Amino acid sequence: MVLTTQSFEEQLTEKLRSLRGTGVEEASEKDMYYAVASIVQEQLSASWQDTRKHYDKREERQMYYISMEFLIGRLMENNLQNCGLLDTCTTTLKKLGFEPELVYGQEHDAGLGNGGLGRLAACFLDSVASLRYAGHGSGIRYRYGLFEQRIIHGNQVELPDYWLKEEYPWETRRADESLTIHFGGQVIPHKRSDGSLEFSYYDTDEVQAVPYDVPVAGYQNDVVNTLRLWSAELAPENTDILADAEGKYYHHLDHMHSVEQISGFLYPDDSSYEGKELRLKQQYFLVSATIQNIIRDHKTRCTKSLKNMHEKTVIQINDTHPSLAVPELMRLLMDEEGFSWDDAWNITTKTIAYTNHTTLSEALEKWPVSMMENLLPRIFMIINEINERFCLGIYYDKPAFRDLIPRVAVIADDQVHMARLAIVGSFSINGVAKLHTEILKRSEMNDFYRIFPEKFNNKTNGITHRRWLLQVNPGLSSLITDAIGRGWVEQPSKLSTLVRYSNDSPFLDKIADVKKENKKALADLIRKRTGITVNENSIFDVQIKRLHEYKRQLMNIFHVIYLYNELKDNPMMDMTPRTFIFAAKAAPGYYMAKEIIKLIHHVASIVNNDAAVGDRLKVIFLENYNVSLAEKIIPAAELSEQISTASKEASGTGNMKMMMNGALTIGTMDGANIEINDFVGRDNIFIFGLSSEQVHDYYANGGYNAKDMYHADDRIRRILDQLYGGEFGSQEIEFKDIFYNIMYNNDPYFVLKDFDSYIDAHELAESRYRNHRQWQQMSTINIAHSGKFSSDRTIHEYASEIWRLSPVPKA
Ligand code: 26V
Repeated sequence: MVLTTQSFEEQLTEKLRSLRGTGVEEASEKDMYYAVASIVQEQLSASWQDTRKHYDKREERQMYYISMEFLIGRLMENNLQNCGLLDTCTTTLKKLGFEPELVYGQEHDAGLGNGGLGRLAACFLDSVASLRYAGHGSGIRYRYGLFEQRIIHGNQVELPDYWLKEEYPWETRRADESLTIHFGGQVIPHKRSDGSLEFSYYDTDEVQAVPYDVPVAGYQNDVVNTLRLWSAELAPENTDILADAEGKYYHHLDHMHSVEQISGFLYPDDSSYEGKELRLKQQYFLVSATIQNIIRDHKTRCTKSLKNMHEKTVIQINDTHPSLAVPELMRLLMDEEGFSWDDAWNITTKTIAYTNHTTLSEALEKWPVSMMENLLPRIFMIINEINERFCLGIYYDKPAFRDLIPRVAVIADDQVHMARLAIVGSFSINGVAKLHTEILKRSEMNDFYRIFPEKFNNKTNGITHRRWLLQVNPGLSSLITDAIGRGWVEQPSKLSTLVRYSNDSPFLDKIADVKKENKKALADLIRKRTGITVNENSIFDVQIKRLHEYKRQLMNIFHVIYLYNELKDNPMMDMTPRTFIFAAKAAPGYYMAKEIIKLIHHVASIVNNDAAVGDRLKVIFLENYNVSLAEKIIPAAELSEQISTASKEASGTGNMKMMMNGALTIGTMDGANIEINDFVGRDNIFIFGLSSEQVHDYYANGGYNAKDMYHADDRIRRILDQLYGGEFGSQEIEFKDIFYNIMYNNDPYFVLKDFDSYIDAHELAESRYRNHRQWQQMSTINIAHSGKFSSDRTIHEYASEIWRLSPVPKA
């Protein structure tokens, strides 16, 4: 149903009255927010039901994306846009005297993810629905999302993110579809009459998984898929044993609390893996609920028998976090559905596909055998058998690979290796950018690649251009549409026709005007949040991402110190003013990352307050980086810092978002930067630094000495000395651990090694910026090629090469 502005206004008035007990005149922005959300949710509900029925009727093959993280951010504008109501709503709100941005801004970000991996899952859901694929997300409804970051005296402080404090209007609780998850207890085998084994469980702890459904609307196509988020509750049968004795009652409350903890909070450390039992509980909780749900769905949608499950279902697991899907599907098929091992294995390994998102060894998940055995005894038995059969299979059927067995065994050194489990149990393993996949094949997972070469493939990441261009940058979007028509919205590859405009002066001027407007808006936000006025004509140089040593925010701040030193030595130096914008959360326990945040603030306090520098150099750190903040920074970015140590950043997706908004990349040949470079060409990107081969070679064979760099390069020595005892240190604050890490730990991320070429790249960027026309040309070429990084392209590839899905025809 299409709503006119008039009927929209009528509905708003009615919603305000019925839901909030107020009229337009007295309504607050919050009232308005809930009234609008309710209209939108109603619009979506009808299509949601229709979509479900349509899939059921066609017995559609479905994809389930299991992920511990979905970093969806706010949904209001997205949902308005996708159901074609954004303009109507914005106009109506303005007419009624409301600032639309303030109304939409009432929504608390759903921060159910750490960073790249979680945001990717959210972009994927948008593309799946928009391209009419039958695919759904399954995740955890954490009561606390990623912590809120505050900076106090330059230090990061974490506050809990209680995002459900106020009602979340997009979710629907479906208690009727709850499922039971079992933990712990004993497993007892019994012999069936045919001699096969049956297993029963005793003394298990039972937890209810209660689903909350969030609609995932496709772009103006009436498709509404589902993101199902599971919440942990005490099973009802356990709640009515209201005990007589007081002690029992308290015990009961304690128990309830520990059960609810399972969906209590999102683990905020995406940099190093810790074998915490609660995290393992979360993983099994998610996986068991999802797989039980899939089986129930299959039985209602298709046949009662699960024999053809792999024809009707495909499961994509987002990193190894949900890799217990392999033994859980085996368990359900064998223990609940009566399949033999071989039949169950055949179905499982034709159903599950696995995406790898990192090669950093610190992040590889391994669980102690004893923990797994106690918490999930039956699952552990199955993993054991998977391991034995796999190793025996190699020994007898692939004798050439016998030597590999100790390195590929799923259980080794008293630990369960989750990546190995995921590889053995799935039919597809993909990396997230060309280089990343090559590294998996050639080194990290080479043993497995030799055994199963056919399983490995690449799917370069993407981002949804509907949120990251159409929604966040209306100015640029209408400029593009005026030039090339609206086709790019449905087919982002059409953006490439913009290349024609890279010599069109009036167009280039308009590109510059839009950027100027967006920079002005960001400058306002910076002033509001930090009190600092930045020069709106300066280069907006942006690095926004999780804080991690390999991402090298340290190298960026060293460059700032270098420029500051230059300015101090030569106050009349001719330089284009720069505003360095940082935003980053550090994992709460990541000491070095927190030191780097402190250093950025310390440098900012000196540089920003030096009258001799004026507005030629400003350092801004925006606290609490999240999806909503990214939406405000990205349209205003001019230089996009993608400066990871080559080979370490699997893909990066912020690089794509900024390119799509006309920023130029300064970056290493790492992750998807390589593919950005391939498309835009060397002249339209600033590449510097060691290659991944060189990095690999230094790690393998040595030959790099950070101290030599310190002694040989005056600029570097000066900066390092300033950290420790010099201008950027003081009585109270010194950065000696950063200094030591570089000097005595031999600069593990090659900050010093890449520094010289980084400065050169910046100088080249500055000289290009001085030629305004040339910069706008380069910017236009970047936008034109960004269509390749739409997640629509990525999802088409997953659908045709892994999921074997076709778009569902309209009803
Ligand atoms: C790891 C861990 C370790 C245990 C505790 C919680 C936790 C949470 C997340 C992670 C995953 C880190 C992997 C990750 O986020 N990789 C990023 O994936 C992006 C999407 O593919 C990619 O663009 C980034 O380059 C990659 O770093």
